[in-house]
Amino acid sequence: MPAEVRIFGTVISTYTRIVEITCQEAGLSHETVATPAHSPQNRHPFGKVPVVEVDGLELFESVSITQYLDNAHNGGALQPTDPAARAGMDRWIAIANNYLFPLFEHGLVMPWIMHRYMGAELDREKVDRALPNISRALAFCDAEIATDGAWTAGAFDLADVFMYCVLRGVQMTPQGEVGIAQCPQLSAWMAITEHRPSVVATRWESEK
Ligand SMILES: N[C@@H](CCC(=O)N[C@@H](CS)C(=O)NCC(=O)O)C(=O)O
Repeated sequence: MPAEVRIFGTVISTYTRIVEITCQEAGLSHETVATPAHSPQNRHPFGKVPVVEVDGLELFESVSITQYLDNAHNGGALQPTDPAARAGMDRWIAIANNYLFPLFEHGLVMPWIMHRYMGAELDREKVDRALPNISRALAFCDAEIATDGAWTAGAFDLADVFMYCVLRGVQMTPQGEVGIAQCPQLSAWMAITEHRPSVVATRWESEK
């Protein structure tokens, strides 16, 4: 009996989508149960989403969740076995989680989400303050693709999953769309990746 994955997360969420794409890649059926971060029903000890139930386990933290799903249900197909390629994948996932996501999320993505969906005034000051660092980060990613390919040379892996979801939120803001369009390698990679079946199957409502 194939595993059924229950994902407790918010509807427009980078990390919920990371887990959803991994499920799609692994051919696992999955259901996302709308669960706000920091809500009483959220079981993440630090209030983050997503939390996942699968195989009688409760998992949290996207690195742990995605590696479990890929190892237990996909033969590890999303993780290179060559040690150097593996180190490259881990490095990009760490860059996405530790540097890119916080910069993009707080400086650009959340101000626009609050404005578009919560009726708040756009915090232009916050956005303007973040834009130079965001441009530098996008240029760094662009240059890295030009040098080494995206992100770990070879097959689509978990670094692609994390990087796409982190960058897609940015691309859906007006400033982020322009910023990514100015990065030829990055925009070409985004354009190819958005057609991957697992990515198409997990589009946010606002992308349809
Ligand atoms: N380290 C966590 C990060 C998850 C995360 O930051 N999720 C966002 C939604 S995409 C969240 O919960 N935001 C609410 C907050 O930070 O308060 C993971 O890898 O799962």
